[in-house]
Amino acid sequence: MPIHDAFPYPLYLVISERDCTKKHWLTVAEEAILGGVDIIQLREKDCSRHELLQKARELKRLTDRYQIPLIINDAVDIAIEIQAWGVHVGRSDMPPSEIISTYGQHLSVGWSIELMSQMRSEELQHVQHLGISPIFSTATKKDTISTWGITGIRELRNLSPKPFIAIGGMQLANAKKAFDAGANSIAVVSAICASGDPRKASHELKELLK
Ligand code: TZP
Ligand code: MG
Repeated sequence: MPIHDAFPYPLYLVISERDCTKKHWLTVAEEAILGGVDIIQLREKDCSRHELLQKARELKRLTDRYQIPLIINDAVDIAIEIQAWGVHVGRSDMPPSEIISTYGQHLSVGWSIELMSQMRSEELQHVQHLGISPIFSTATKKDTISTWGITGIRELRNLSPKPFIAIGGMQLANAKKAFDAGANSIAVVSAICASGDPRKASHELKELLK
């Protein structure tokens, strides 16, 4: 899974134990992979470092088995320690330039775009993919600033050729619209994690993106 400018991962699962309300989170991850998820991000917000490291190791074993890239949210040191494929950070995390200067080019770096001003930031050049966040308001993440909507994806598309990951309220009813507006990847939490049948939920989304 080389780190390059393309992003051949149309269906992106963002997982946390808390959001997996019907099944064990590792079962959700495995069923989602079997259903067609292309890439997984571990996003645990209320975990000790020790717990996060353990979870990251468990998920890494699974993603390695299926040769799926694994991204760690926020914790750059843990991403390095477990040899994750990538890391995803936002405006309040370690800046992408610092990730590169501290750890070199070992990680694919994703950056959440919440403000238009970020598109003019020097940081953008150090980033491999952009999380367009959020597209719609969502109960999964309540501390968002504003929403981009489908039109926002189109506007941002004119400003950068980098891979876009659309996140926030993405589900069967709107994923294709986000894709057609210029997103390269659709990231979901609840559409898969809160499903009683993560494999089927993933399969249906993946079919839509073909
Ligand atoms: N970042 C922006 S919105 C969001 C994250 C992690 C949560 C998306 O959750 P859902 O359930 O897919 O709307
Ligand atoms: Mg963050």
